[in-house]
Amino acid sequence: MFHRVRGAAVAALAAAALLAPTGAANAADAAEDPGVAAPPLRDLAAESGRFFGLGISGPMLDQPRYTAIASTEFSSVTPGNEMKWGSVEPTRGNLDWTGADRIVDFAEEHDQEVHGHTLVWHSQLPNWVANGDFADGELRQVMTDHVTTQVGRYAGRIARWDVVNEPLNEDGTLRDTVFLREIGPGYIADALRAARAADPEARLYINDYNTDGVGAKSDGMYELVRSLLDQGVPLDGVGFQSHLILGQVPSSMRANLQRFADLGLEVAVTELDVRMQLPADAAKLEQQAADYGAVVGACVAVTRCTGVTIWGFTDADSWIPPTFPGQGAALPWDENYQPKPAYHAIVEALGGDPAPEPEPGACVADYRVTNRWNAGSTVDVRITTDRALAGWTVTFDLPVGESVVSSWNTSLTQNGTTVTARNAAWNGTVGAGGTLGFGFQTDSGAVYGAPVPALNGTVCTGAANT
Ligand code: 9MR
Repeated sequence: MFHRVRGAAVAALAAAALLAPTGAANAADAAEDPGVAAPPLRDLAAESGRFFGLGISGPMLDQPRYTAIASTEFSSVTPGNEMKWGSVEPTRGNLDWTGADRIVDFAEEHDQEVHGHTLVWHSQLPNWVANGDFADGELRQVMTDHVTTQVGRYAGRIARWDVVNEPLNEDGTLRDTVFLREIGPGYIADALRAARAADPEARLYINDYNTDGVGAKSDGMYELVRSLLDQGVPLDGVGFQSHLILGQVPSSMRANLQRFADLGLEVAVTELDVRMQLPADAAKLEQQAADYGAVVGACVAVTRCTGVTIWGFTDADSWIPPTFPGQGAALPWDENYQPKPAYHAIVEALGGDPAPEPEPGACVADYRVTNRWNAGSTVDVRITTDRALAGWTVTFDLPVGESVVSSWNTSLTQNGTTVTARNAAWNGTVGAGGTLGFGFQTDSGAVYGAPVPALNGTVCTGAANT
């Protein structure tokens, strides 16, 4: 997966930038050298001062092939569940920060921002809040204490907070929640003020879905945030979740983001996915690529759009299939962690080259059968790379009937005849001119011509030896 960056497009985006880059320093150098592997999505987004984010899944942090991508492609992470009230205070007064801390630590280890999600939401509330029997005024105190405690705990470590999540009905009126009933419409301002006091540096957002295009619900959001600003309530941004259906990106999305930006607010796409009826096919995947390109393009076209977060990256880990039976394939990487057309569309929308040319000679592969017996063989693969790697994926084909039964120094999968070997947690970093290596055992002793592996999508030259 090496991509060349279009220097002119990148320069144009950089010229449009208002915001400071989020990190990832060397993208500009890479852009000037057409022979250098293109940066990951986080670096492409940083060219215009934006983040490219991941709705990250705590339980997946134990899986090296998940973390290999989660740590390298994204400059921001949003905890999918771990910061919700029901997760951090399941029973009153018993705080559990284990899941949230793990994600914040992961982000800091990989030079990523954290988008805090979420403080005040009607869903995934602990039972003691959702069904509590509160005295007059008590829930207001409980809510502001919750905001103060959580924002204060992570003060200085959270870039943006979804302070209030999904406050609206589809017609744009305020949703009937325990907070609206017990506190009144002022709960939103109360929560924002408490958050600002607890961490003056964090950017404070209101976040909702079905507000992506111009319509009754986004009109309601527009009126809500305008009135908050009029009252001097601390609000910095509006999040547009963008849980979208194939082929249904609102044509007014860019204009909609722009009208909020024109209020002086930041805007961000916070939970993007594009679901389809299964099974996926080539035409659907192309439509999905166009949809992802349109959403990322809408953000890139709006100067105050700070970035895009996708709600998971692999179709192996998405909220869609369990929630919408028969639907799925909503993310830019497939279930085998391979980039889909949507990934390339994101690259292009961020100013990268979606159709990289193969660059033979960037790696030299030694595929060596080290042992062979009547019902098995062991193989060592060593690849010397011209370029420094921050994570690697090696692919090659085995003959029909040759199945891998175990592997070492890699996270390896086989799909039909295609083998995909990714780095393990400890061996993803390889210096320029360095060698990576891994091995596996098969269940066949058949003799076959050595395949020539590809490294990160580039076919190596072979120094093969079977
Ligand atoms: O991705 C989250 C999923 O794991 C949970 O089961 C679900 C429960 O509501 O919440 C998902 O994330 C939601 C997010 O917090 C707010 N916007 C809608 C998201 C999808 O439901």
